[in-house]
Amino acid sequence: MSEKSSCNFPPWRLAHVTSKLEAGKVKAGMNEMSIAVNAAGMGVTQTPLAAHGKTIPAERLGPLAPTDPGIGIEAIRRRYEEDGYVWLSGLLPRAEVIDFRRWVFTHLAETGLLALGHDFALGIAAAEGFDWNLANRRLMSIVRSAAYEGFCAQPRLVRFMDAFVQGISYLHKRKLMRYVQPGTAVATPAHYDLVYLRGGTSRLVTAWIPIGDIPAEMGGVVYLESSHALGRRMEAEFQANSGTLSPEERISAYNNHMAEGGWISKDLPDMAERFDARWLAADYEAGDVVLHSPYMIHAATNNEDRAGRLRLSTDIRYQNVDDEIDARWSNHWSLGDML
Ligand SMILES: O=C(O)CCC(=O)C(=O)O
Repeated sequence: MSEKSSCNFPPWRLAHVTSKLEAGKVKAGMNEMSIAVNAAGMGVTQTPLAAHGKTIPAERLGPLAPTDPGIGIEAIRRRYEEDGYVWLSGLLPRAEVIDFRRWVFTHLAETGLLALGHDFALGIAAAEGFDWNLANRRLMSIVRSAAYEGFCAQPRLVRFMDAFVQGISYLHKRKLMRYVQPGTAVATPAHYDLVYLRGGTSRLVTAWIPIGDIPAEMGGVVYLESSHALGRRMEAEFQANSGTLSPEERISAYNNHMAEGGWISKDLPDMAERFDARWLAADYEAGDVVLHSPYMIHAATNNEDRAGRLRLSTDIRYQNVDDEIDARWSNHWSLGDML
């Protein structure tokens, strides 16, 4: 990540995105770079999505189904149970999410990560290298900041999560924020979240929140269709075979029964073939929130944004406060904390 960005984007493209933002009109879905799903929700991405050197073939890609938060909490919960995820479009105020994006990038700018001369809300990546160590330190400060706490604890989200978990929602203190440079091969491999949170209840729910628009070609989260059942089977298999592990190892993602890092695979096309499923992709917009089950298999693809924007998102985990809490997640995220 400390290497030079290999992404060269045409200046007209930058000017175009800048003027849309200034005009207050940036709205992915209306953006011509944002082409993952057609109006009928039946399309697939035109830009091939790739990760770890492998391109997902068109027949193994499908659209994530959006959900209108207005359908009501019971219907939302039903969709989540059925699909393993629910993509709530426009749950949060878009302008506030974009403001927060600007705040984050303002605090990362001194690392050389951002191109200067643009509104930081655009998040245009610098063409030159940046100070990776400093950026990591800044990121660790940002996830400890009052501003980020406030973003994650905004009343709209808290009230929604209380209703979703049917009680008082508990937000795990360990909260992750990720930025991904365009034109780099950084992408989260396929996994399900329970692997990292085996020390408490399995009634967990992850909220993946794009901080800014993340059209599919910008490498947002992709979900393996209907894989929450598969994740459950994989977890049952792991538990059945974990008798020889110590109690610490049994809840760790880094024991010798697991692949490196707790990942299932980095080969997304192969997984889709093996399980005869599609990877579901979406054009996410600032204001969206995706909730996914701890058994739902997901990954990310490369950020191929032609406008050279950084992908920025956070992923945070909730549960009902009365359920058992995995104490290992009671500290802020630290790089290398092995969770
Ligand atoms: O944002 C990403 O790249 C991965 C997010 C993730 O793994 C999660 O939300 O659980």
